Amino acid sequence: GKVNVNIVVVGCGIAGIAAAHRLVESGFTNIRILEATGRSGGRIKTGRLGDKVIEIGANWIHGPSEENPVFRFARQYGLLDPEALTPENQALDTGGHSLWVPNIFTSSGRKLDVKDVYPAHELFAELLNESSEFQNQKGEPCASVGDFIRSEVRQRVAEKWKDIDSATRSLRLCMISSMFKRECCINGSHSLDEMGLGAFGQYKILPGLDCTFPGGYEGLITNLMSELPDGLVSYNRPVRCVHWSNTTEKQNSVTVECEDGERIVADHVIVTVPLGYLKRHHSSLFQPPLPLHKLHSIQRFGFGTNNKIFVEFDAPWWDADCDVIQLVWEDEDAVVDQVPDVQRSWIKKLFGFTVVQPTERYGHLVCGWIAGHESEHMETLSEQEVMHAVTQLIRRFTGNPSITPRRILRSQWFHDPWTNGSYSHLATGCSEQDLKNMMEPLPLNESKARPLQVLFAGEATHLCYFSTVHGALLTGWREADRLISHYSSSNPSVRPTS
Ligand code: 6YU
Repeated sequence: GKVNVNIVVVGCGIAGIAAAHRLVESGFTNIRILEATGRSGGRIKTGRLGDKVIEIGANWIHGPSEENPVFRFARQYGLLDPEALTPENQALDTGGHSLWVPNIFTSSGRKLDVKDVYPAHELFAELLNESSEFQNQKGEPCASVGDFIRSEVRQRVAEKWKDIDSATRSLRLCMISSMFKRECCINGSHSLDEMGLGAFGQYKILPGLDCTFPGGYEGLITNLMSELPDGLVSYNRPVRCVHWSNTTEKQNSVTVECEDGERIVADHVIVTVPLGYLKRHHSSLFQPPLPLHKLHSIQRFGFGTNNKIFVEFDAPWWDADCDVIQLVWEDEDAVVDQVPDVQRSWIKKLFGFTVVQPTERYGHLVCGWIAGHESEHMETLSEQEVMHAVTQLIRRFTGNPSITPRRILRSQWFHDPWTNGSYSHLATGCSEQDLKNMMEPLPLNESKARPLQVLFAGEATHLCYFSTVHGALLTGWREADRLISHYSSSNPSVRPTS
């Protein structure tokens, strides 16, 4: 059956594509996606460094197993390496722990014996787990994940490591600072002091050993797009304002006003713009303005920056089996994840590098990770300045003054005008209720106005998989299904496809 309702989707990232895909599958014919940029994929963005395929945005399928729709599509489209498809790989439940082999260097140019600092690694992992356990408890012992881990570290170190010499103890604490910075990257937050403790357990991990797309994450986008009708997406079409109505007065439609002045009349609009964009532009993007509780949730919820700096070398300065290079500053035993002076010492925020694998495919390529305000500052520097800072850093930590990168490439997500950061996190003071408020369609249920005028999808609206591609995809399906079931009650030929 064909359903003649006008639906406009704002944003052609994975959430918008997934929504359109499902609606088309269910017989909806009048769908348009309006995308601000000249490409689809949004934060899924594959680029090139020389002849190598690299990811500027999303990197891994987190939890590639049967329940993960990104994994199922990638498998169906033949986009994965054979190892990623094995049952062993899918069953692997790391509980969020990394199985990566580290190489650890310090600011005095020493390469550490991993077993000397391993207890620091273990302690941090244990405390991170405990941070997820305040979910259903009344009250939190500390204001943030950072406060909690820091205070527990102090207590436990005094007990557990009392017989350890002070130099080793201090080094381990410095190692924990590096783990803090790494965790900032994972969460897309400036500091663990900005991460709420009570809701930290809200994020859920699927089983499966994280895998990458050998031909690039955008292969997923290309394949999904090829199943949509031609011309469905209008590119370079930023939406300026969504005019909706929260009153009962006779009004049958929503009007989407584009930057170029075009006004498109629709029955429903699915908004998938990133939370960073919404935080900045909500007041002009909606007319009338958003209800206050929804606005407050948008303001409270966290959206931070995590950037990558790809660095290519002629020869490796890490071990052949190394997966991750961790940098430990010897003056950071106070357990810190923010630098004292962003302009002068921003590079201290870079926790280290992941080795881009396999070597046969990528050569000697590493990816540096840097989060927070320091990362936002890095974006303002020239590529040459970044290259210089990274070169000095590596020379210092390896004690080898002749190491010279061949070339670099970094992402700049904070200055992307359509994203304004990387991805969302539960900041202090946030709860599951904020996610519920953000996904709630307009007008609100109690209003007698025409229902489901504006629907909300996107990464930051998933209850437990926010900040991921699979989370974003599922929110697109969720909002499509909301419309499908709305119409299937009046039109029996439309059926939800879940
Ligand atoms: C994942 C990963 N990954 C690294 C980096 C980044 C992200 N993610 P989109 O933004 O895609 O689409 C919106 C569109 O709207 C866009 O095209 C805009 O141009 C357009 N638009 C905006 N304004 C508009 C307007 N006015 N008019 C019209 N159009 C407009 N996810 O699964 N694996 O490895 C990573 C990573 C550097 C930046 C990631 C990863 C996040 C995903 O990329 C992201 O969620 C989705 O692509 C978003 O899709 P979307 O459609 O919603 O928006 C406790 C605990 C918690 C721990 N959480 C941590 C989990 C780990 C998260 N990991 C991320 C890590 C990396 C490295």
